[in-house]
Amino acid sequence: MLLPIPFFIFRNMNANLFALFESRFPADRSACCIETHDGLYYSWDDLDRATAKMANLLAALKLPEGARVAVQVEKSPEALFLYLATLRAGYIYLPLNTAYQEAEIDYFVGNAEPAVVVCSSANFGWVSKVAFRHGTKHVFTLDDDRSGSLLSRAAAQPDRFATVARGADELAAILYTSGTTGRSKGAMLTHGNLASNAKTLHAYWGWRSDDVLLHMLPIFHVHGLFVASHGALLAGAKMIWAPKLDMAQILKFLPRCTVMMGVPTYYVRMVQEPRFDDDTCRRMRLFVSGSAPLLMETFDAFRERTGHTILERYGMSETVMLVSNPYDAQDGERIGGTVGKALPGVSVRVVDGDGKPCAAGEIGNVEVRGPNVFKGYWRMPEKTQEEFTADGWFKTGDVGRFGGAIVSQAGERKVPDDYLTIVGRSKDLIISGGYNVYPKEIESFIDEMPGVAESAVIGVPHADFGEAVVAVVVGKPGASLDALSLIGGLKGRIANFKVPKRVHVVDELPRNTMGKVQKNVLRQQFGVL
Ligand code: MLC
Ligand code: AMP
Repeated sequence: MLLPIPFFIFRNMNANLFALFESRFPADRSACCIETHDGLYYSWDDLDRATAKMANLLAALKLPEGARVAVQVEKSPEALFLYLATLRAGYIYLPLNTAYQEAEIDYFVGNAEPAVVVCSSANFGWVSKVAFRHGTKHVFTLDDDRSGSLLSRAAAQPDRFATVARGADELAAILYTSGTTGRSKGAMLTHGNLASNAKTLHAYWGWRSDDVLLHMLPIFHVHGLFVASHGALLAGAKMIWAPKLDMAQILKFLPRCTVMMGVPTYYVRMVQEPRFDDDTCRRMRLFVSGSAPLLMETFDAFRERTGHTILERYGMSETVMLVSNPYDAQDGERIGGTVGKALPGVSVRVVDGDGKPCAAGEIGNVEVRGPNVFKGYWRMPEKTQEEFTADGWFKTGDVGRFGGAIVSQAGERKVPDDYLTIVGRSKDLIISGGYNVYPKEIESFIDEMPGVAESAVIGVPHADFGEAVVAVVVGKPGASLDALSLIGGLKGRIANFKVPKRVHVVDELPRNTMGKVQKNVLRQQFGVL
């Protein structure tokens, strides 16, 4: 017979992600939680007090339930505290890439309608105009030198705050991911999504309280904000916090670290640095790569140089992490060129065009189901429905296979049937240095430029960024287009990583019999930078 569960157990369960972190803070709260590249130390007590003050400030604003806090600021410990304070106060965090320009911010703010916007003081003029125009009531500034109106207002608040109770199914964050139609979609992630993924990675990657994470990633995407930060926070481990990828800082700080995460460009640059060697990595136990494909040559060169085997994993904004190469040798080998196995508790399948599971070795669409999978796209129920199968699997838009073989310079090696290899994408997406660029969005900006009849944007191989954005443009009759002016015209209008590295002006675009632009032909023609 089932016994009734006492009511007090439910009452005491707070699924707020911050409550999970709090429960794992080290006993000694004076221990260092974040050491910055410029020599500042923040203890766990500092984190607790700073997030309490910011959470009290947000609470004092009497925001409505489910209010969004949109943030476009440079990386700093205070920016991380703002994320944590937003969770703590029970609101929804909406991080924005610092490269986004006015047109992009206008769309995000208009779509998400945040109650609070936080920006750098340098951008306050235009960001506040955009925010007020869309009805945001509160705009604060936060800079990376511990200044700004957010901190001065929070300073007057109490440094104790009882973390607001949230259910596992309630929203913790919205991450905008670009859409194939050109319009970005806000992926709604719940406290339960983030907590389950953080706990799974904590166990699978063997996080320890004496780990030291070199945190060098931006904190407005899944990789830096969730995968890296959550790992250290859950372990009660220290982070060394650097604003961006910087080889000099890697050489300086890595010898004191045990864990580092990066997009493939980080590892490409590390193996290019002659002073980077096994001695730099003397305390390291784990290098993680993700967000874009890691080339076999980088995987091999890194192992040769350092003796370390990079652990490649696979994830996305909608699902956080879903597949990973093993950390523990007992769980299997790390196989270069693959992204590893479905994480514990996560189901991954590869299906053909009719939705039927593919046999091992066969290529198909990658789909995922599990507690990590997001709740849907913000205010886009139809788009959400389109991206899920009738039986509840999320269609990643990536194409891959289980098993099969990896072919590299070393020859061909058989891959076990539970290892996934990503071989391409069904979505028209370019990943440049770990940032996603949707051709459709760039094409729509180019097509609005004077003298342009139409354009096609493609990704081409790039030694540093993996892929680079290239545009092929057709002018209107009589217009004389100049590639450099087109590039110049885009700079400042869209995020810098989306600006084409090269523009080719042509008379016409190749089309198939259906009238569709043949991007494969363009990639053959313009595939070398
Ligand atoms: C910078 N530039 C780029 C670029 N980054 N161009 C193309 N792609 C990029 N990613 C350009 C700038 O516009 C500028 O051009 C010039 O390079 C120098 O800028 P910079 O800022 O000094 O560059 P750098 O510091 O070298 O940055 C490169 C980088 C950075 C790779 C370190 O892009 C980065 O941190 N990427 C990480 C992205 C990330 O965190 N992704 C995770 C997504 S989450 P100009 O013309 O102005 O000189 C996700 C899910 C998952 O995908 O699975 O994790
Ligand atoms: P984002 O929308 O920024 O979260 O990007 C998610 C996309 O990044 C995925 O759908 C994949 O296409 C890609 N991605 C992430 N990790 C990997 C990886 N290890 N190998 C190949 N592609 C990856």
